[in-house]
Amino acid sequence: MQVITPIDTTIDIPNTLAEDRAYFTPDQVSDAVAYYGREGYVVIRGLLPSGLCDAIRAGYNTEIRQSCTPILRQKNMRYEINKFDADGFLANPIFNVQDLESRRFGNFKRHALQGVTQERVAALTSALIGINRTKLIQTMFFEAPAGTWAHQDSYYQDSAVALGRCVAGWYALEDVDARAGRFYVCPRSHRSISVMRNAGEWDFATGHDRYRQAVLETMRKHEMELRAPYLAKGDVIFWNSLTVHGSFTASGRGVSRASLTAHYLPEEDDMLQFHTRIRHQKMTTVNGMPVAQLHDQDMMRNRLVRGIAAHAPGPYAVARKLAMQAMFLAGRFRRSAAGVQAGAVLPAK
Ligand SMILES: O=C(O)CCC(=O)C(=O)O
Ligand SMILES: [Fe+2]
Repeated sequence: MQVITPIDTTIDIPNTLAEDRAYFTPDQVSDAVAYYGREGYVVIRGLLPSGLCDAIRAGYNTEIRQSCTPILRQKNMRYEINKFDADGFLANPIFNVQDLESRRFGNFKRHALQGVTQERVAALTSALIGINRTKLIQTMFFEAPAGTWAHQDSYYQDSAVALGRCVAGWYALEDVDARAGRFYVCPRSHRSISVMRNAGEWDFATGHDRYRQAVLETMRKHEMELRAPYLAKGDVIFWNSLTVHGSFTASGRGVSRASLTAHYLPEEDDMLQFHTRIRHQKMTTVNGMPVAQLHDQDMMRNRLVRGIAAHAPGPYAVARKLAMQAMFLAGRFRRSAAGVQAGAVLPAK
């Protein structure tokens, strides 16, 4: 099927398994690792059992869909109630499933976390990074097409040890139709361009829109290829934190892309947020994998913050923005005091 890309080119994307590359099965680990190293992404077919995909979606349908509880959202980092698109699919993706309140959303949370922490995932993510053990640092749940802007995950979070030591997975919970705003990657972009730094005119607090434009310009300049693999229910695409990726806008009606994404770091690495600060996170363990929480809704204190944020979204957003600007300003002062160039936080791999 033909799709218009964010850089206004037209590409053909596969809409069946037969139309796509074969990629790898969960036991072809060394071939998958070699492909990932070369291409900056890899697809593993059938990594999630179909029954588990169904259980996650059933948990969403019974616990989340009808709920009026504000939940933290991926697009704007605000606590919002559910929003649905014209076809009734969740339009504001959930940020950090591991932070959801167990009392209300326990089945969805348990099944989703089971999927992204299962033993085969732990083994694969470690092998892809080339270390012994990974931890889960971030998750998201999508249903409606999102049209996510092109980016490198590193801009938002990465390893404080070295950029590029973070791997993420997009877990298809259904056979994803080509019209449903397919997830895409730019193969080899983890090596072909340098890291686009979250600093100076591109900093998150004041220059996020400029950053988004700059990524598109870079894609055009380097004539990057865009690849949107066919993902059947249970298939997973893994990519590197330096690989440029995003998702297309919908090109049809009545189609969804139920999915989870999960981001992993080597267990011993601190998380570097916005190329600017080390963000310590509260850790819990699921299936033997360490899982980081940021806004654990099982804690009364965080539910109070949620209450304030949801009922006074304006002042909360302003306070958050000011705090963010102060953080980047402080970073700038620290660097100029140390005589370091803007953005030169850590050497890239
Ligand atoms: O699926 C999407 O729209 C974007 C997901 C993404 O960029 C991520 O999880 O890092
Ligand atoms: Fe991303």
